[in-house]
Amino acid sequence: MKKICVIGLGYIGLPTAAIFARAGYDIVGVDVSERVVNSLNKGIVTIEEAGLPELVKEAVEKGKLRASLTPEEADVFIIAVPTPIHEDYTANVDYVINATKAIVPFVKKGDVVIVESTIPPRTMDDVVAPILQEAGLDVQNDIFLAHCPERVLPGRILIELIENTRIVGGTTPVAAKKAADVYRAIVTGDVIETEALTAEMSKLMENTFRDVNIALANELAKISAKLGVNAHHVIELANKHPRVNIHQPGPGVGGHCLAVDPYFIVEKARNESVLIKLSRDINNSMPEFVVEKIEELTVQIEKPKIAVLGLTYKGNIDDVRESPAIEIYQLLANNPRFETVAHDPHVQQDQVAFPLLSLEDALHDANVAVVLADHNEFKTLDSQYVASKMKTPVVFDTKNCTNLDNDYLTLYKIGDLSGLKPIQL
Ligand code: SAJ
Repeated sequence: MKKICVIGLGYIGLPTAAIFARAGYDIVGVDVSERVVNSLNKGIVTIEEAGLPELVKEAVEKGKLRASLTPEEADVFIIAVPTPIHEDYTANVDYVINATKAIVPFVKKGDVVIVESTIPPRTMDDVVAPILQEAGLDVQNDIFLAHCPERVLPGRILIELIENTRIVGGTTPVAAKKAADVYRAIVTGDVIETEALTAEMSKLMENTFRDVNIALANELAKISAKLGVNAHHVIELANKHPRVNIHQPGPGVGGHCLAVDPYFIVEKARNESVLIKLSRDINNSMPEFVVEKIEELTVQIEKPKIAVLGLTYKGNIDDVRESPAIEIYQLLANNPRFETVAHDPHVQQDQVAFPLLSLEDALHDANVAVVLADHNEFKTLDSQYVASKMKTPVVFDTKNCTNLDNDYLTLYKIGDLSGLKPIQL
């Protein structure tokens, strides 16, 4: 197996392509975006991810990695395209369908076809396999079809692509083995063979586990505000138990994984997915909870200025997709009672439809600064500096990440809101 065709050059496809290229494979990466294809062929990466620019540049310069708008013949095809969600919370697998159709003319007997995109249970058997089958490719005998869900954490992609255990679900046992062998060339973690449906469900349950756990933490934050206890302290102490690991409360759950994948299970077993759906609802309620607290804080101020610090869905990345911080910004900006401004050192102006300010301009004369992403830049904010810029120095840290102190300003944390008092002018 020498040549791999990777369909989709996003957060997963591009690093995967680059790592296989480094391992000596000839890689053609395919994307529908001309901008992505042209940049990659110049060795330029359009995504913020640690170590990726250097790795891609080297692979392109060595001639091991190139990009194209159309697929080509190869020994292995890896589909890593997005699976977004429709407005009714059902999965949109159109990109997977289109990618599968696009490779059909190039797949030949003996090839391995792998879907890495996160998909609802039974998609391999009910959607992907029939497309290949109808095109005359016998998925039981001629080609080796498998689902190998990506499991890497943005910010640690290049490490986790190599070290994490991979689950490879074949549509036949031989397909699982053939596809697993592809990953064994680059992965130092275990590569476990199973059937496609089990691989689909295990991927979805990983993210669902985390989403449900965060919902528990968010519920605890609300309960703590009512009962007058510090949720951060409660979690820290509870987690001293060897079998307890409560996650962290925050302004909501974002990104294209945790906030989306649980719905793929709900879609297929609605009546049975009670806890999973409720957890989604709890996490979706957090932006409003944050805005309510800002309203309580500023109830006595005529036109309070709110400085939103951080817009990405989590810290130290540039991704604003499904970001609760964007939702919070919009809830505030749509309310004429507030003057709302935003600052994020990781986001470019063309990523958002409203102005981005410098930290200094955002804090200037603000009544409340609300921290919505745990960027390193916010962890090292200086209390005296922040207080000196603001009109009323009040910081609401929804990520429990700042190291500000109460000598110079009033600091509220998402899990410790029982002492919240309206700001007095
Ligand atoms: N969050 C909390 N509290 C926490 C942890 C996270 O509120 O204790 C929030 C984050 O701020 C963010 C959201 O959850 O808004 C999701 O962030 P994340 O860091 O948990 O995960 P993702 O979406 O960046 O990546 C996840 C990972 N899945 C798991 O850890 C089980 C990653 O390994 C997957 O590959 C990825 O989803 C994916 O693509 O499915």
